[in-house]
Amino acid sequence: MHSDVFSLSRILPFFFALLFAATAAHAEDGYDLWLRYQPLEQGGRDLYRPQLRQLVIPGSESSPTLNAIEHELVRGVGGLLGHSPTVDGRIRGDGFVLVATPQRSADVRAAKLPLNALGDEGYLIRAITVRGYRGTVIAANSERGLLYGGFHLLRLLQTRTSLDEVSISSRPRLGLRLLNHWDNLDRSVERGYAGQSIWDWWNLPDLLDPRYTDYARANAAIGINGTVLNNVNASAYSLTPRYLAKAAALANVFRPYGIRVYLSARFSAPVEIGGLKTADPEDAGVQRWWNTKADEIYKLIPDFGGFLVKANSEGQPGPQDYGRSHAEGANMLARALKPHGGVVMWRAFVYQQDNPDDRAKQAYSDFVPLDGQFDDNVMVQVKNGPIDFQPREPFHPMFGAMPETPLMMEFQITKEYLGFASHLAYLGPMYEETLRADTFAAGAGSTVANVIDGSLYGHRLTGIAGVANIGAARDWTGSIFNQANWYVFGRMAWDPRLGAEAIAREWIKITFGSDPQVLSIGLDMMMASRQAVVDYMTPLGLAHLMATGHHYGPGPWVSDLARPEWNPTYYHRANQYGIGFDRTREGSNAVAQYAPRVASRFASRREVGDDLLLWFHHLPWDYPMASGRDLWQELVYRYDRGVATAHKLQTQWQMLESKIDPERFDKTARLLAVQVREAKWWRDASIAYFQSVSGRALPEGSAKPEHSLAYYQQQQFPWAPGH
Ligand code: GCW
Repeated sequence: MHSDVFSLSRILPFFFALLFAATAAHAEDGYDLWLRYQPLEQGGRDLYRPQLRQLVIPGSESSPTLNAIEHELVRGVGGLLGHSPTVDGRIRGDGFVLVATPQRSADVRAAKLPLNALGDEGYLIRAITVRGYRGTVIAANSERGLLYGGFHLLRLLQTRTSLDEVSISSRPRLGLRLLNHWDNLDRSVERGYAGQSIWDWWNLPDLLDPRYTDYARANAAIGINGTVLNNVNASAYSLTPRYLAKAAALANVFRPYGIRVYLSARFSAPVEIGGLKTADPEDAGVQRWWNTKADEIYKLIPDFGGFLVKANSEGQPGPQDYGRSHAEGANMLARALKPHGGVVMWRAFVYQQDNPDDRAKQAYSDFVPLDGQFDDNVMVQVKNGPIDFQPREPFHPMFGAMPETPLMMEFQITKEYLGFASHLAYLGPMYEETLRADTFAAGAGSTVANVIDGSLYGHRLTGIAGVANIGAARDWTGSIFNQANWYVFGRMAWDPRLGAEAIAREWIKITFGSDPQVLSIGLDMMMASRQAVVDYMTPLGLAHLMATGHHYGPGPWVSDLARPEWNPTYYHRANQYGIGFDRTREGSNAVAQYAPRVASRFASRREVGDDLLLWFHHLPWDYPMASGRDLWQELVYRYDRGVATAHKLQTQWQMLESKIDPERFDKTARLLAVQVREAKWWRDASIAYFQSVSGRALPEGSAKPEHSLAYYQQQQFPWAPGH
């Protein structure tokens, strides 16, 4: 018999080797986001080990939040250093980390730390000596502050920052730091490109996917403190008892992580699920219905955050259906939530079918006259860009123009208009560009960041929202680099003055480790990526040239849609003489919605800058550009430049092959190939079209589009995701 050949002792090692290979293959599939906690290199471990011997978190047995912090630190430090700290009730020697509020720890009280200015979410991290022992303290006024401090400590390790003499104090500049999920109850996600919704509505509240906890951890790690669970194109069913119980189950999972649940409310819910004849905000029965609904919600979710509302926008119901204003509609809901401490986030994304005015002007025209009429628990949520989340838009003119009303920023993290999940486009530079834009509303330095953080006009309620790019995909966001957009949103929500580049550095180190080549090439790729997308999709201030409905790919020729402002031709206005949207006084005069300093810059062809040129100006094809090229040549040049950068991203990534684990390397490489192909498609189709309009020859050295214009126009994508 040869049985000894197959005896257990012989095959066991193979079995384990196989098992290891199988787990190793999935070890880095992106699921862990910025909570990877992979072992640091030896030097890093040696550095931190003596400093992280012991964890002291008084009260962690009884508090879910402290317990979560303890788990995270044990797991994080254990993973990064290869050995877990001991967990102790009191400090026993050098190398402790004490995590406590003054209420919980006499040592923190004795240290007389400057906690006053930290508010209820801030924290400090300091090197400290307690009874002769040296260690680190994370202190805060609240457990949520400790949570953020704990994650910050892990970030210090992940980015190899020294703890010697550490002295950090941090508090968020914005109060509400929210994700907006455009997730539907059937698990589809509007503008979602990373699979189905992570909310398994059907099986909630009975089944609690462990993903919900990981979602909360990932968000808490970057300071997100709220989430709107359902699409702004809302179903009234979200407010029925059955679905409220599901939302409550999620709220229970998120609560220890400082994350509150909010819901999008459908304005006509009293009719649709309440059996009323009207949803008129001035109707006493309607008001009563919402008051009762709010009571019901707060019974289930005592810390419910409030409602997000899309009203009288793109076919959604709203107060204007009853001749009432946005303020009257918002205030009715606000009064229902007020006794419970909830807020209303009322979206300003409106434009009317019957309004012939420039779409870029309509939100301002509707909302600015209402300044001063909103209740004090209403915030108006304004999109990034007066049109709609385009690859580049000027900042929205409402910022700075409504001193009496707290305005929230709404960024889109999911890349509806920037290549879906497949293209690499790091959005940090786009967010930074907007947040740092100076509105000049109250003199120089009135940046958008200062408007939304409340400092400019002294608002107490402040906030920012990001339309999530999260789905059930194993890597959450459809690509590794898309994770950086969720990450940078959270970090900038905490502090809108942080720079995109610094955050990218941090993210690369956490995501790929500390190799200097990975850092420098990765950084280069990320920082070039958004401009590349602008160049190959909508260069020189053009906007909304995407194909109809699904917005996948180019459609600059589209001109036959029911509403004028749905047509790309409405936005670029190209003809045989020139291109661009005249928003100066001679045109739509959208410039007049900005403060005079900004208005005169935008109105000047010379001062506005190439990046926004055609947003504000209609110019002849032979208009002389600063580069020495004429406008037509510059347009083609930008398209070519975008494609060239897409190619470069691909070659740069290839250089990192030996430094990145195979699964993440390979997926990224494949997506970069998609990007190259689609960048070229965008460029070729756009040039074929604009050439047909301008009648101009291609500049020397610029390749002829691969196919005829008709070919590009015939492309159809009935099953494009997210639509
Ligand atoms: O950008 C547009 C999207 C719609 C979206 C709308 C909005 C949720 O194409 O899908 O609807 O904006 O922000 O309300």
